Amino acid sequence: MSQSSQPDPAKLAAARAAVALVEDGMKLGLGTGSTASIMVRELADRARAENLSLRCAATSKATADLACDLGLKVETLDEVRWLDLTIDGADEVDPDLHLIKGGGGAHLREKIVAAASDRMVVIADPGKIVDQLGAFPLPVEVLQFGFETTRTLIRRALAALDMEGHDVMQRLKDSDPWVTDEGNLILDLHLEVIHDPVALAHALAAIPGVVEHGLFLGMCDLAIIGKADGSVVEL
Ligand code: ABF
Repeated sequence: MSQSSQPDPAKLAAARAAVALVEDGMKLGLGTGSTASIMVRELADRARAENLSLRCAATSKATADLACDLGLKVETLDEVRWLDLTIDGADEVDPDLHLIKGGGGAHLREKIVAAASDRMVVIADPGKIVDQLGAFPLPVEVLQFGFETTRTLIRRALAALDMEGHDVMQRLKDSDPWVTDEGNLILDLHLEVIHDPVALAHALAAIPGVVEHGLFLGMCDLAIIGKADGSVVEL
């Protein structure tokens, strides 16, 4: 592999540590993003080398395609029904293992898959660790119907939480609206810091046009943080 295609060593270390948790016969949730993609490759290599019998559900079409191409058995979440372990990335991880996810636009399916799992393990590089959530813009998946109304309602909810005045930006892809696997749109909330993620999560969830937000509270059981020297720290 050329130097440029070598995986990030910190992400690779985290991915390998998570793959080491996988046992023969497990039903797995496979996350989305660059770290999760490295994990899928490592998992496929291990499954082949050890002839593991695994059933997988993916959190995005991209992950499903990658896993299939690498020889993993990928089924729908309804076919697998319940998962032993989900391994996924994150955009921010705080000391309570609260997460911001959704930078890859897949947080709706990621949250459903994580909720259908006995255990959720996050894999990340050290740059994802924060004292307080919010520096990463909070993704919110929104229906196309009444999009601007929903944006207004989100702004009102932020104002009610003394969080007014921040940008609520529609996510674009190549200057077109970003459309999720479910056909919805995404608003990114540039909040800088989120002092009360629980209150914000409840407020966003109460808005009718909001499909799902990227705050994962109380869902992460273990965070594996890879380091450039190949070691990992578990939180
Ligand atoms: C995905 O992983 C997303 O929820 C999150 O945005 C992304 C992080 O991407 P990367 O691993 O490439 O930093 O689960």
